[in-house]
Amino acid sequence: MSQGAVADFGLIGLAVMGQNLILNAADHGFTVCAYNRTVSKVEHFLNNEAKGKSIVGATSIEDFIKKLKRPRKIMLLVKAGKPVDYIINDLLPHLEKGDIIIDGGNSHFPDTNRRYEELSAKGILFVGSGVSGGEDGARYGPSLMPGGAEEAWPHIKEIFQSIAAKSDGEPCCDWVGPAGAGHYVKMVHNGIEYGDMQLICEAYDIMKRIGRFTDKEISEVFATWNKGVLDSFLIEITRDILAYDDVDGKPLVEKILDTAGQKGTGKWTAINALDLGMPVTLIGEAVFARCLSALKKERVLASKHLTGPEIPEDAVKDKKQFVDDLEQALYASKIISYAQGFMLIGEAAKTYGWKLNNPAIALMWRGGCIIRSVFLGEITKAYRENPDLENLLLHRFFADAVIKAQQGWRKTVGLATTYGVPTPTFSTALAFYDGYRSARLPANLLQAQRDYFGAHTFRVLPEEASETLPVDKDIHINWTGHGGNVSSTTYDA
Ligand code: 2AM
Repeated sequence: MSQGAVADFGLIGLAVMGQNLILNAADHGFTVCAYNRTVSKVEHFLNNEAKGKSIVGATSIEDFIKKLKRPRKIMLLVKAGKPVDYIINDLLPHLEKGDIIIDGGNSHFPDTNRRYEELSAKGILFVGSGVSGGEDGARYGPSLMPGGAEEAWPHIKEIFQSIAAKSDGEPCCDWVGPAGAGHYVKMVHNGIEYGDMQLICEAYDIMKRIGRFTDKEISEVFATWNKGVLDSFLIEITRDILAYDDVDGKPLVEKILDTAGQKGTGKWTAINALDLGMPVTLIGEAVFARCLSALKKERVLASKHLTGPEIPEDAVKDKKQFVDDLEQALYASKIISYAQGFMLIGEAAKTYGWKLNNPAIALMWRGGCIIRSVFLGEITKAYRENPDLENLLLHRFFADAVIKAQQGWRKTVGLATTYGVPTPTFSTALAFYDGYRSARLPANLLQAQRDYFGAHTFRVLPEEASETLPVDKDIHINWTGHGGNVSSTTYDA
């Protein structure tokens, strides 16, 4: 291993994702240098999967640096958190101004913001890139969401766009925005993924418990849905999961313990939504649904004490209509979820001062990643028509779709409520829809309550303004006729 600077690209971290991305890049004609903390893994990789390909290995950081063409392009695919900082610190003494470090791990965007600042000060171009698509995606075309130092983009664009998934011939990778924007968008992607998965689970539960469908029948429904507006990776794998039998001929999925795990990216999205004051209710409910599922012991106990309605065998009279309604509920809820996701991204752009590329974000999610779907093609189209679209729900295509779907959606939520089958995401999507389309909400009463007990003040509707209730003024009323007459000074709206 004594070549000079031969490699176009360096990658540190030879776990599955790292190995697959290297193989993918080599298949596209790039020479890649591989390195890993446990160096024996480099040797093993070179002698096996990487054999015969344009891949070289490094035995140390110094060796790794020597083998990279300048400006050096170094991608890290190591465990998120401290390991990323350790490696950056190991690399720094060997790097020159203009070298590029790309963190392709699942880093939390505030960490990426911090690293971007620290490295910018040292003249190193730092890129935080979302990578989605799992092992298969990494190998044959992931969705890549790079953000950070934009000067790095011309140097990595070719390699990123050639290894990325393609959708209608276009790469599912483009520049997202500054600082931690790439990892931010990946975080929202994961939140949306939580939502999509929970929606599908609710549809399955309704078919199973109210429709009394077998898993095979449910699989067939998903197969049909996968040919229509819901055509997507997650619907496709659900179809296959439900058709998969264990060795005894029974559906394997029914033997799986019903407590969901999570690695935290959905939770990050929900927390960020609360921080930014954005009603991203569907992702929030999807995260909470996982939390509730984890309370298995308590649920089993409660199931013996807390009764609900009986579900009669003939609860569903017209199976075709039932399935059609459910499809509409799923479609409409999904539109709400994506509208909420883009609302969050829009608010983040404002709050953090990022200029984000909405059509590119939709295109990046169109292929390669877990939420890839035909539906994202429509979102890409909508944002290309109008990149500053206020809200997806205000775009004609999605507005029409939701309006058309709402009858089936309302019937589905009604049915589930009547028979006691929990639908947190279907229901919250509908509640959001009804709230969003309400010119008047009961927050007037809420403001009155706040003013009553805390002198928090309120504003008056312009058309109701009068001498005693002036417009554009914070007003406090002495609701009880006794007590103080001062407004709260602690409240800062
Ligand atoms: P390893 O093979 O030496 O454990 C996924 O865990 C990847 O992150 C692996 O390539 C792993 O290297 C790497 N990794 C985990 N912790 C690390 C650390 N503290 N420093 C460097 N690499 C680390």
